[in-house]
Amino acid sequence: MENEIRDIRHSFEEEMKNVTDAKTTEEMRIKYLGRKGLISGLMGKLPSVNEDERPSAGKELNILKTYIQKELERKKNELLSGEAKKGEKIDVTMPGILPEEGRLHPITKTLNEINDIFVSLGFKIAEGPEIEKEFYNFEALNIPPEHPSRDAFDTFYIKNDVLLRSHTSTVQIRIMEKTQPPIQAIMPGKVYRPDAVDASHSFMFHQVEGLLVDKDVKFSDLKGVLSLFTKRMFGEKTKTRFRPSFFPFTEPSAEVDISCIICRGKGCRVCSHTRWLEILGAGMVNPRVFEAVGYSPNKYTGFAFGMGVERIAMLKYGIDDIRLFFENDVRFLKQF
Ligand code: 2U9
Repeated sequence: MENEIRDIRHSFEEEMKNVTDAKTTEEMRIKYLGRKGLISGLMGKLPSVNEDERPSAGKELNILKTYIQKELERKKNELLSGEAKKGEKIDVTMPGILPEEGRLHPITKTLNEINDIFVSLGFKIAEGPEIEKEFYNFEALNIPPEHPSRDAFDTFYIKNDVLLRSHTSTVQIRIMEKTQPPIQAIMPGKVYRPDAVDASHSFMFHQVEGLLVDKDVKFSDLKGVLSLFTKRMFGEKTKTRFRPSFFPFTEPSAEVDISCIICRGKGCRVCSHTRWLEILGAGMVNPRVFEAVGYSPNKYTGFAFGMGVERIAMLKYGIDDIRLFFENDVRFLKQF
């Protein structure tokens, strides 16, 4: 039996040298591994082998069978990859396939533009957590519990005392807690409010807030910084107007308008024929906020402002529905 096994292995190896196509490989499989093949034939002879030699003959036969299986498989793969290569023709004159170029989201672009303007004026960029404690979102900003002014900022609670921030003012408080004046920083980031979604409202949007605290900071400093910002952002001809308003965290407070960038002061649908567009809120930091963070209101004054990035982007790019920013429709995003 041992001799027969050796002979079969030898003849298999010799024949394999001449196998160059899939058809002959299959014929080899049938000849050696088929039901009536050479290996099966020897298997059938095993019972007649003398008992002492039978175990080692069976083992050798199995080794040969596995070897033949693997060699045939290897040959099949070798032929397949060879044929694939033979069929492959590269036309070097064909134009290449241009990859789709990625781009920044219009909100990211607008945010970068706003940040660059304030950085050029000496403001540092500060960031903080989106999940906040009530103290940082409300009490430190002079918005006490049960006070009606909480309604405007009422937000998503994760559990008692833990919520999604409704403005980035929380970051200002955190900075003032840790640092002494002078402070000159802007805080860009996502904020959350339980607003019903429509063309101009979203439960999540982006804000940039700013804070400048030092000795002798005046309302005229605020006017200067914001007038310069609106000119850089919307063009040198842009006029800025301050209207009295109320915010719990600033006193006095103002709403800031720019001359309509669509009609340039003639009156149109976008400015509702008022010739002005509201773009941000601002004011002098309320002394109560300074007290909450341990600053002396007698020693320091400061100004603060806040703007919604989506609103700025909508005005700048002429977009009439805030939902477009969040739908991820590439036909919209490709335009920026
Ligand atoms: C501190 C003190 C004062 C930030 C301010 C506004 C006015 C304001 C709105 C603009 C559009 C929010 O995104 S919006 O809805 N913001 O009108 N924000 S003053 O005042 C601060 C902030 C932090 C410590």
